[in-house]
Amino acid sequence: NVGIRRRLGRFFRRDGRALIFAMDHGFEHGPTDFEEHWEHVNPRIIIRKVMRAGVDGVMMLPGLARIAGNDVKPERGLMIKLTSKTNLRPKDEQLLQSQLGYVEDAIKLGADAVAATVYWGSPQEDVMMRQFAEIASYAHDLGFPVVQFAYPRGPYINEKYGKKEDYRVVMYGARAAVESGADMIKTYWTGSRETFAKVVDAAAGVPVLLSGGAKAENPLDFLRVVYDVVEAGGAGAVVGRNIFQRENPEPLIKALIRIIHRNEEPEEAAKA
Ligand code: FBP
Repeated sequence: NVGIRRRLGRFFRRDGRALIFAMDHGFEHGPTDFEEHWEHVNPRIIIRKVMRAGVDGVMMLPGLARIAGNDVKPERGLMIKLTSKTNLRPKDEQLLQSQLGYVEDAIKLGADAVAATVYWGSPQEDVMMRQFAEIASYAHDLGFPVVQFAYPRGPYINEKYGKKEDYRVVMYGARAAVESGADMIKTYWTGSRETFAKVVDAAAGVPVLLSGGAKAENPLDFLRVVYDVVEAGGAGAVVGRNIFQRENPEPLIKALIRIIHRNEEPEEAAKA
């Protein structure tokens, strides 16, 4: 499908890799996530900074894109996420993401892709699977790529595997994402290059991007993870807190770009 390929091309450079800025945290975690550097609660301020530093795309919920969508340069990718959940629900009821926007909303906002989360292994997996299928079927008909945040989590996973980042669980989620029609996958770090390579293999050619995770106090630790992701065949990273929880995220973004697009070693990239 030409439309899907062209639109994916706004995120991925010729090397097939991308660095995407994530900013759905005000909804998913709450505004406290911005307290480390409060100015960034204003999406227009942080998005202008990340654009200047050179990220390839931005991911937001529809309402935030109404405020800051224009700050995303037209040649960069805009990904509109159509599902979420708040952190205000009791923890064991947070295993469901609900739909809060529609493919049409994303198109009106000038999106290049839509995204939705599936918590594989959740007791509510069925609801998210159907939600994803509906979004994907409609978006694909219109030539829009669909990104799946394939996040395995749930009580059985904890019981059987001990943690949601176990590679057997992560690669299962990635495979389920592919088989349910995802054009791009965002998932957890499995802890090593070797295990992440298996996740990439399980995704059978669909690009797999790292989901950033909590801010690393030492930026070099995060750069090392992203280096291993790309060495494992990963297609880059979708990063939120590691960027907006720093007053000046520019050096980190520039280092990430050098690693993702120029294969620079993390120590080298950090110095530049
Ligand atoms: P981070 O780089 O800050 O981890 O952002 C990625 C992301 O998936 C966000 O899109 C989302 O809001 C958050 O992490 C969800 O994290 P979790 O479900 O682990 O609380």
